[in-house]
Amino acid sequence: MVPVVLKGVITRVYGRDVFSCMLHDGIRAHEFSSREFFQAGESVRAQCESEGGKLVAGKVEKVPDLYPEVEERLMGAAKLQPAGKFDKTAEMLAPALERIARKIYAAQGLGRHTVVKFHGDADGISSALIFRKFLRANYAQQNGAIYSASEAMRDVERMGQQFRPLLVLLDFGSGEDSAQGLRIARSAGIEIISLDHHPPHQSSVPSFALRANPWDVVPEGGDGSRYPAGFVCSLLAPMFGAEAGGLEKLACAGDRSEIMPLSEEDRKRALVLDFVATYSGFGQGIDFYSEVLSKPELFGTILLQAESRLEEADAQLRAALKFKKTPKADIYWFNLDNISEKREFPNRGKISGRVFEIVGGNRPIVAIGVSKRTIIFRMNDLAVANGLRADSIIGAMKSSFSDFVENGGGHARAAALRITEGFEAAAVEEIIKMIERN
Ligand SMILES: [Mn+2]
Repeated sequence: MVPVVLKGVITRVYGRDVFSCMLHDGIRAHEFSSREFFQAGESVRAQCESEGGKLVAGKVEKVPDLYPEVEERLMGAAKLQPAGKFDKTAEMLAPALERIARKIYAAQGLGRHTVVKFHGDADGISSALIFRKFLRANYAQQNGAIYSASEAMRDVERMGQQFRPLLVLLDFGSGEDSAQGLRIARSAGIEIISLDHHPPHQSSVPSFALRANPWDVVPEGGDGSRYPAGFVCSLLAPMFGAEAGGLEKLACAGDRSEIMPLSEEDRKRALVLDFVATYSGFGQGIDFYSEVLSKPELFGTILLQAESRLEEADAQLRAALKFKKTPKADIYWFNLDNISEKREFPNRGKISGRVFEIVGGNRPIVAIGVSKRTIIFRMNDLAVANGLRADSIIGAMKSSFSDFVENGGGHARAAALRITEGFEAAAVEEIIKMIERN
């Protein structure tokens, strides 16, 4: 019998009476059996003897927390390939992506409990489909752009007891209104990673998460939102030897990004994902989406449905459009309540984005969709290039009209505002004035 001393973090325990324990020392994982029970996450020093190739622990003692050094060692030793290349922004994102990649590499090695939450639209779903190629985790859909306090409480309940829980947020959670939720999750010991292209508010992701966000690297006055979350994920994948395989284009098509050329097929695939996402409940996993994309018959049937719904909505939108020409952009506004139905495809955001297709033209355009208690903004790149930003307008509305503006957020080209019922028309009037004066 050969004595062996193991020192590290217990990552997994199973069995009864005699327990099989996995221990990681930062270099490799070891398995030993023990009569004593330990919790995953505990740091121990185990004196083992090798019996027939198996390690059996005699004396096991708890030692001060070794997790930080074990993780550090694993992160340092991560075998990673270079991040994806595209342009200057991608290049500048590489250091942030590398930190995330090392964290994920170590998490996988240590068997940490990992949950990936993705925004329920084509960009968020593409992001998750890319992640799924290199990260084993639980995937769950997020219907909405906010990581709310109540959701965080549910996550704490579900994940809090697990070994070093890790939460990955794709394409949402960067805004000020997610700060509360992130704070709760973080203080319950859930570690957070964010890949997003919504402007990171100082009180939110930057305070609580490891992040990769184009806003952190674009020059002053630039537009980080142009690079969808799926694109950011496509830069990370090669570090693990995986490939986005065109999913980044699907993300661009879904978020109307013009950073790369897109085919009609990319647009169709994004449309189908958006359609399916509308009918998928909260907590929906990722498998069904990849099934839809890979089964031509299912894909075709859904595409037909989605296209005909979209055509219908387009016709109604055309009839509802109101127009005003201003120095910086052409403004189109319309009542959404007669066009979109709750929880049906196309949703209000999607319809608002259709304005660009419908009115066409290579000019700066602002689309404003009005519905009960909500105003939705969409701007094209030319409007943003002219100095108009949806999130700035929303910020100005929030501070100038706090009596009827309740909430709001978003990014340069897409944002939404929540207002007191009955003040919708007044709010639109003020917004148009604001754009005129800009
Ligand atoms: Mn997005």
